[in-house]
Amino acid sequence: MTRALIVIDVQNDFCPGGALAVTEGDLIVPGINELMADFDAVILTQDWHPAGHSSFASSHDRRAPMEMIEMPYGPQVLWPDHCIQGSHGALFHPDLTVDRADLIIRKGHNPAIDSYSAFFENDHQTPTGLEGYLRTRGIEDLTMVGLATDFCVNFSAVDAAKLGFRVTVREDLCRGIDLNGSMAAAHAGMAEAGVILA
Ligand code: VGL
Ligand code: ZN
Repeated sequence: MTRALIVIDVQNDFCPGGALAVTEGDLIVPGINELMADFDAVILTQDWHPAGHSSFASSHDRRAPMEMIEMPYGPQVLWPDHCIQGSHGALFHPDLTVDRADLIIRKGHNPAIDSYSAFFENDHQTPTGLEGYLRTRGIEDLTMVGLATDFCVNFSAVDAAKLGFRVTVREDLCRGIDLNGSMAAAHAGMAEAGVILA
């Protein structure tokens, strides 16, 4: 079976000192680098928003980061400005081994739709193209690591399981944001979808 490691959003803005810092986000980098040798393919995802993206609180009147709003595709958390295309914050953590990557998939570039998942934008319909890439390479088994456990890792893992991939999330190589119980909800959702939590 062809196995891929999918490294989700290990970018400066999600690490300590970044705009949307995840506690200990940088601590997972050495373990992820080591794990790369065990896989047939390594795929990195990169959150990649245009300035003024609709998921930013700053794009809405009188809204603060971490508030919720209703978007045409459903409820959306408003985030601080982060991972703006071409910015330092959007770059991968400097210690991440990017040379081993076969594919880098960028997401969140549509100004009107956020994209947590590596497979679909938050409308759950617009594909990123990753499914086609994996299927045409005959990859059926995915291991996911990265940031943040409760948002982009969670959405990517659940979508992959629904698409029929065998999915393992290495929780020791993920870190979460934990906004209003989102970690517990993510665990329950991933387990329910058949994701293996290791
Ligand atoms: C993420 C919030 C906004 C993530 C991305 O990578 O989990 N979270 N954009
Ligand atoms: Zn984002």
